[in-house]
Parts: sequence; structure tokens; C-alpha cells
Amino acid sequence: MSNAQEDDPAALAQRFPRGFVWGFASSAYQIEGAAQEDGRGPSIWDTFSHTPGATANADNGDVACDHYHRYRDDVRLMAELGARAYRFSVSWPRVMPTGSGKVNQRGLDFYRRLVDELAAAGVEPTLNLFHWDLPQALQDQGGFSNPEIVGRFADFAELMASRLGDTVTDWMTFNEPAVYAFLGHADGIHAPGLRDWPTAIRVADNELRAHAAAVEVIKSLVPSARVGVAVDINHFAPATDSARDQRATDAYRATRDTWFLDPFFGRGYPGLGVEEHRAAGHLEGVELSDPPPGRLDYLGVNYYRQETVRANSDAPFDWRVEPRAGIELTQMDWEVVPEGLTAGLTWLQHEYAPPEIVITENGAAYPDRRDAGGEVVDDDRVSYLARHIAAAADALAAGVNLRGYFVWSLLDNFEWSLGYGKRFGLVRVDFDDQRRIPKRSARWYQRLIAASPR
Ligand code: GBH
Repeated sequence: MSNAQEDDPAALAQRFPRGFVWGFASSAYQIEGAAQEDGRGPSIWDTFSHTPGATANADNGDVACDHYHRYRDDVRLMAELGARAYRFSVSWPRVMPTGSGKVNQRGLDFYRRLVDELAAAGVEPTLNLFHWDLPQALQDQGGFSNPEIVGRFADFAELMASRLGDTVTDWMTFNEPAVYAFLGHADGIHAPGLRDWPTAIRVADNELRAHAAAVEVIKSLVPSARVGVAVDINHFAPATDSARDQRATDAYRATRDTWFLDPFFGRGYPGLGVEEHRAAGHLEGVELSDPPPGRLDYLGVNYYRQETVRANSDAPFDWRVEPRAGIELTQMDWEVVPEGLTAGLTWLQHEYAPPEIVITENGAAYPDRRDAGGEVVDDDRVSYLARHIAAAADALAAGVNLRGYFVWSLLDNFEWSLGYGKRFGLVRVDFDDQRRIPKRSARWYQRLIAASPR
């Protein structure tokens, strides 16, 4: 599919204000590799990805994109593509091998080198503290289901803020706390691989408390810091207009998205979500009290797709998400619905009025093709990005206070349980020799950024 926005990213760029932040996003375990180097301790993702059957093809992050050794080249590449910002996460067990107590200076040195390199290249860092790779030693004490994690997380935030606060202004506490809590502790398809709803609810609660504590720590040590959190917001659509499917869709949102958003904005847990989780038995043995809000300077939004929700029955928590017949899908079988991004952003603006919103992830996996000349032809990705960036411009035009857009991702990388088969990069990585090859989409994004008003 081709239209003007794809052919002319420069015109699309004009729909964004001066100073709009264009960036790339990544996370530590998905790209760094060097899993046993320079004193790094094991994380729950090391344990999980080495568990037979846990990941596709038994893939793991031992080597990944070898970014730990190649970060200079990767920063140079981003600078060449014109990136104004780079969102990365810190591997907690690289800087604190057992998650508390002893600090690993060599691990800290890596992040110092990385942010210095970014500064020299004119790329603004956004440092995310937690993208799911909890130190295994903390998991051995219950991980995020143990309330003591709140203090441990605050100590980790203090370490990073005190060491890097002179260079890093933009901070994030958590990436997708719902994915971490629910996929990791109820569905069992992410580390630590548990299947117990009351545990997942406790994990979510402690994430919210740890977020609030970390915000205070970062702000006290780095007064100029701007602190945010990234939630994953898909566009929910009931499969039919039946009351049942509508009810399931509302319950899904309340038990998942607003389960975090309401507390973040000081409203406590949503009533409908509490009712639904309780009716489903998810709160057995859990004493729920509303967590304190964390003062957010911006809300990060990760948007990928529409989820079509169909009720299986009238029983609580009994629905399924499956693609609508005939709809355009990515390689993940995710429904491509760019208007869902506009709708989600305008909803967040009206419902919660965060000081600012940043799209902290958006992107797509496709089976990229190399043509005879060696170019990686990923027109599907170009089309996906063009339409979603246009949808972001629509949100701006509708009054959303949108400040930036981070594409997921710079590099093809370790897509968690799905391993290396799903490629989200604008830059191809040949995992045999670690060669980086900018795809057509990287050149398209480069033209967009170059044309956007500084
Ligand atoms: C975001 O997750 C993440 O922040 C990022 O790390 C990730 O790479 C990116 O999006 C793309 O997925 O089929 O059982 O393995 C979005 C939530 C979590 C959805 C992993 C897909 C795979 C579930 N994603 N999930 S499974």
C-alpha cells in the first residue's frame, strides 16, 4: 500500500511542532547480551529463557545484539539516522548483581559510557529503570510479590539517579507494569513463569508502590528530572455489539489498563476492576488498599494494535482476544488499527490529563525480505509507521499534549518468549555475525526526522 505520507515523510513531519522528540526505544535484556560478563548477576529472564520449552527455539538473551560491546556503533548509527532521543533500560543485576547491597562498578561503568556517548552524539537519553529483568536473587525472596521489593527498588533508583543524574534528565520507572505482573505471574508466559492470580495482583500492587517511591527518590536527587512510566494501551473493541461482549471489554480494561492508570493518577483501584478480579477469585488472601500515586511528569504510552474482545460466557473474567476476520495483521497476528492510537491518546488526555504524553513505543514485526542488491525491503513497516505517526499527528491536532515518539525498535532483538523470529527493528541484525543493516524503514524515518522542525 502506498500513499502520500509514505512517499513523503517530509510532509508528515510538518504536522509536528518544533522540538518534537523523535527517538528509538530498546530494553537491556533484549539487546545487551554479555549475560555473564563483568560481574553481572543472573536475572529472572536468564533463568526463564534457559528453562526448556519457555521460549521459541530455546532462544535466550545470552548474546542478543551484543550491544554491550557494540554500543558505540549503535549510538553512531542512531546519530546518523538523526535520532534526537534514545530510550534504554538498565539491567538491574548488571549494576547490583543480587539486587541489593553490593554495587557492581563495572556494570555502572557501562551505562556511564553509554550516556556519555549519547551526549557526545547529541542524542538525549531516556533511562528506564525496569524492563522486566529482575535480579534472580530478589525473585528467590518472592520478587515483586514481596513488599520489601519497594525499598529495594527505591535503592536501585537512588543508585542510578546519584550516578547518572548529572547527564540524564528523562527517567522512566517501569515499562508495562501490567505485562510484567500478569504475563509473568498469572499467565506464566513471561519470567518468572508463575500462574497464580493473587500473586500477580500483589506484584501489580508492589509495582505501583515501588513506582511512587522511585519517583520521590529520583526527584529528590535530580531536581530537574522528568519522571514518567510507560503503560501498554491497546485499542479495545468488542467483537460484536452484544451487551456481553461490551461488558467483557469494559471488564478487561478495568482489570488491566485502568488497574494501573487509576492508581497512577491518584484514584486508587477502579471499582469495576476490583469487582471482576474478586468475582474471579483473583483476590483470595489479598488485602487490597489503594497505593499512593507517583507524581508523573509525563505518561509514556506503548501502542501497537487493536484487541478484539469476545465474551466466552457470562462468568467473570471469561473472555478471549482474537483477531477480527479479514483485518490487516502484522507478523505477530496483531490487528493494525492506527485510529486506535488517536483514540487512545485523546481518551488518556481527557480522562487523566497528564502533564504530557510521550509515545514510548510503537512499531511492528514483519518477515523482512532482502532483495538482490542486499537492501532490506520492509515496505509493510514503512506503511505501518507512516499511518501510526499520522494518527499521532491527528491526536496532536485534537489537542493531545504529545511531546515525543519513540519507535520500537532500533534493532531486531530478543522478542521475549517468541525469541529472535519476530523482527521489530528498523535496522536488521544478522545474528550470525552481528552485522547491522538499516532497512528501508530506517531511511524513511531518517528523512522524517531530518525534515521535522528543530
Ligand atoms: C512491548 O511489549 C515491550 O515493551 C517490548 O519489550 C516488546 O519487545 C514490544 O512491545 C513488542 O512486543 O506470544 O506469549 O510470547 C508489548 C507486550 C509482550 C506483547 C510480549 C507480546 C508476547 C507474548 N508484548 N508478548 S507471547
